[in-house]
Formats: sequence, C-alpha cells, structure tokens
Amino acid sequence: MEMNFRWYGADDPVTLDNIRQIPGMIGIVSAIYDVPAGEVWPYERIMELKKEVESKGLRLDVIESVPVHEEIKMGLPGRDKWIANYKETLRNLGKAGVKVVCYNFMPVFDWTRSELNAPLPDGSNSLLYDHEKVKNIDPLSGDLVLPGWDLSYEKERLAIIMDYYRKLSEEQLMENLIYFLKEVIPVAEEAGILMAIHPDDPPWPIFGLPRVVTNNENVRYILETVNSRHNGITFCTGSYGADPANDLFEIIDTAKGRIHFVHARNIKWIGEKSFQETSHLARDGSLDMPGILKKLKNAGFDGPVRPDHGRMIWGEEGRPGYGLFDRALGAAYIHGILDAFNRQESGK
Ligand code: DNO
Repeated sequence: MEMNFRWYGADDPVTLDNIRQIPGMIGIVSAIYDVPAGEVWPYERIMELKKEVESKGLRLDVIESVPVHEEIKMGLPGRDKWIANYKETLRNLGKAGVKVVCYNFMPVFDWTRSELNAPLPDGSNSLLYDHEKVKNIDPLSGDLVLPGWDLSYEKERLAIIMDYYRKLSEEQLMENLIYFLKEVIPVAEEAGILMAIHPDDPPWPIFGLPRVVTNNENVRYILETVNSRHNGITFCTGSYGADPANDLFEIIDTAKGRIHFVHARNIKWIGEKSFQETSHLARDGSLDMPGILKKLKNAGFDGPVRPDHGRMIWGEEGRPGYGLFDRALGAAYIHGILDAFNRQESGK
C-alpha cells in the first residue's frame, strides 16, 4: 500500500514540508479548491498543483474530491451540462497523470458531526456524532456549519434543494448515481482514471435527505450495474464502520479488485447511531484496524491509503480532523502494521 496524506493547499496550516517528514509518506491527496462545484478544472491549475507537490519529493496520484454538482445528484434536466464538465475535468486530470479520483454522492451535506472538539479521556479532543443531537439540528439555521459542507447556496435556494431531496427516494437517488456513472466511467477508462466513490458519512440518511452509499448491498449494486474496474470505491473504514451492522470484511470481499483508495481511521461506538473518533489504534476504538488492513492486503489491495481524521493533541489547533500530529501518528501505526505483515510473509 502507498501512504498518502491529505493536504488542503496553500491555506492548510499543515505544510508540504511538515508532511514530507512523516516517515514513509509518498504522496499527497488534494484538490483544486477554488473552482466552484461543477466547473471544469483547468489543466494548467492541475499541473501547478502537481508541480508544487512534486517539488517536495511527493506524488499527486489521488484527487479528493472532484465534487458532483447538486443537479446531477438531484437528476435535474440541467445535469448533462455538469456531467460534460465533469468528463472534461477527468480528461484534464488523466492528462496530468492523476490515477484515482475520490468523490461522493451525498445530497448537499458531506461528512456530518454534532461536535467538532469533543473531549476524550486523555485530554485531547475529536469529532463526535450524536444522532439525537443531529436530529435537532436545522442546517438552515446556520448554527452548525461543518468544514466539508458546500454552503455556497443562498439560504432560500438551499431550502428548495433540501425540500427536493426530501421527496426523492433512495431508489431515485441511486438511479441518478447510475446515470452519472454510465456517462463518466467510459471517459474515466479512456483517461486512465480509477473512480472511487466515498461512502456516506455517517452511512444513513440525515436531515431527512436520502443517502445511498451506505452498505454492502448498495456497494454491490453500484459495482455490478456499471461493471468496469474504473468504477470503484474508496474504502473508508470509519464511514462504513460507523454502522455496527456493516460487516467491513464483507464489503471488502464484495469490492475486491475495485477498491482504489483506502481511508484508514478508527471510531468508537458510543450509543445507537452515535460514535466518537479516536486514535487510529485498534485498542482505542471499535474497529479492528490490523484485521481490516490484513483483509485488504489479502484481497490484493496495494493502492493509496491515507490516515484519516485525527484527534487534536498537544495543543494543536487547525482544521477539525485534519491536524498534523495525530494523523502522522496514524500513518506510523498503519506502517507498523503493514511492515509486520510483510515481514511475516517473507519469513524473516
Ligand atoms: C472527510 C472526508 C470526506 C471526503 C468526501 C469525498 O473527512 O473523508 O469529506 O473527502 O466525502 O468526496
């Protein structure tokens, strides 16, 4: 597996110089952040990013994310224009040598938590999702705004979009995803790009909006219906793992050969549909990290992996989930596990 680290560009308090000093780091996962969702990413901008990353001895194999315009997710007649733009972006990314594109199909709201700095017993803090609290949050009130949300819409427009989604069934949302995939996957094939859909986080409907990238059955459906190696998944342990009903090993079996990117992080279930993020260590959370990594390795996965959300430790302040220190510890832990497996295999 190839160790990568997410970097948010020039605005990120974590620098490329910081990242290159984490042992074993080979690549950066990033995006062009100032192009509005739906617009084409210019080739020159992609190359600028790539050169910057490469000037620090790192690679740019993975983009996370190329956002999918809401009209595509909603299945509106205007979607074809946005899909044409998406294809153009994929062509530009392919030309620039990018190998994997991570994206998601969550209506409006990307990853959602009720608290961004919930205390942990050791004095650090981390992201927490409490379903009862989220049920009482009105995202239109502006009381909770999360870093992954695109709230560039006017409030009235957002209300209309949410209303539309509330009437959309999961089957319809899935159909819209399949429509999108049937269009873009042939282009991804030509461009040499592996598409890797990220699961919904958390993997159940929130704010009354449907979600479909949630479980084994739906992963199977998505992969079988558009049956190309270029139509694959991001296996995010913490997103699928947030639902104890999801058997992570089963999902790995289903997606074998079609897992193109791994987000490795741990969470601890703290109640019905509620969880807090922990250090990456298996003993701190509910997920069997070494077991999962072993299963991925045995399924033949040797692609890009990145540590995911970390706690805030040692007084660090910064982007929730995306500080330097705990993610660096996470990377070292993952490396340790993988090195041990490799040693065992080689019999040394
Ligand atoms: C959260 C991330 C997500 C992810 C997108 C992929 O920390 O894992 O925001 O990047 O859902 O499109």
